[in-house]
Amino acid sequence: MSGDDRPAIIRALREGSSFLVLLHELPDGDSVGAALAMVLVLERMGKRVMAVGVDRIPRPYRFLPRADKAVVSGDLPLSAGLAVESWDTSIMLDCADPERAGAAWPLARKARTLINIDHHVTNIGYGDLNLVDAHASATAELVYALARDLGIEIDRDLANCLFVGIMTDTGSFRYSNASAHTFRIGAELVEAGASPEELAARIWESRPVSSLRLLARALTTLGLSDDGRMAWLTVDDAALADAGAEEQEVEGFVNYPRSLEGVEVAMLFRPMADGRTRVALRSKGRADVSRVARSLGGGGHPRAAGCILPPGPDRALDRVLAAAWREVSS
Ligand SMILES: [Mn+2]
Repeated sequence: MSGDDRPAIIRALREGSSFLVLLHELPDGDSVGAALAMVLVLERMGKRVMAVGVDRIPRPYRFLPRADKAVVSGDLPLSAGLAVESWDTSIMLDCADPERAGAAWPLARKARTLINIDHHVTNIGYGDLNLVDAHASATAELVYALARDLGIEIDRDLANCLFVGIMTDTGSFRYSNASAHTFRIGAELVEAGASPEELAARIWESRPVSSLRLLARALTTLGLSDDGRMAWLTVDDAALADAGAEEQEVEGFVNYPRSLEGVEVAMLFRPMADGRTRVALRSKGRADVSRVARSLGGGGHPRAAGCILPPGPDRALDRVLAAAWREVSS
């Protein structure tokens, strides 16, 4: 589903006075980059604006401008001047469905106008105004286009946020979603002051040692289907505790099974304390993992998707492998 209420969104951004900008749960580089870029754009327009999410911004992204001002929704003193009625517009970014914002979603919903800006093919257009473009490499690419339409000059701060969103969602401009258009935007952002070398070093090469300890442990769980077309890792709570790692350090691990020759679908299983299992899916071939995720109650992109499985009689692993197998053999 797609929707393009761009003119109405431009009008709403110009006419609104206070804005709530939403990150999704366990925010990735695109969620953070797009949200902080939106904050900078709105500030430049003289608006009151606050970024909010259920989780803290992960450490690798905290150097970005305004990252220190983002609020964790659980910390919001709703009775102390931050009453939800005081925000006239809320902007959901990079959330295929409202639940992606977790407990911050009710906050967003109470604003007079809800704007939904996203690039997931599974987005159902839940906003009052929707800008959903599955051809965009990243939500940050859509924020870039809005900034342009609004006549906002792209300075270094804004360029850094937007570049991080695009760089992380395209695997450093490598994945199938990195189009010629994406590279053109990348070039403009570099001209505006974004440094690919510095941003890559900060995000990909500033890991805490716990992250490599966790990876070492995760790699011992490698599973491979008999035909070698599906591979997966599992990261459980014990692995996290033993490595002294935080949840966010699991991000990107699914790329290791994906990197194997012959693998078409890679998966990462993250059993959670409440019995549910979070699953990340990546495709390297023709397989459309957004279909696999959707059949299991999740969503995403053809090459990168995810779902959360409720506890059930069958192992999460078996259910997901069966669904993934249907996709690779179709
Ligand atoms: Mn994204």
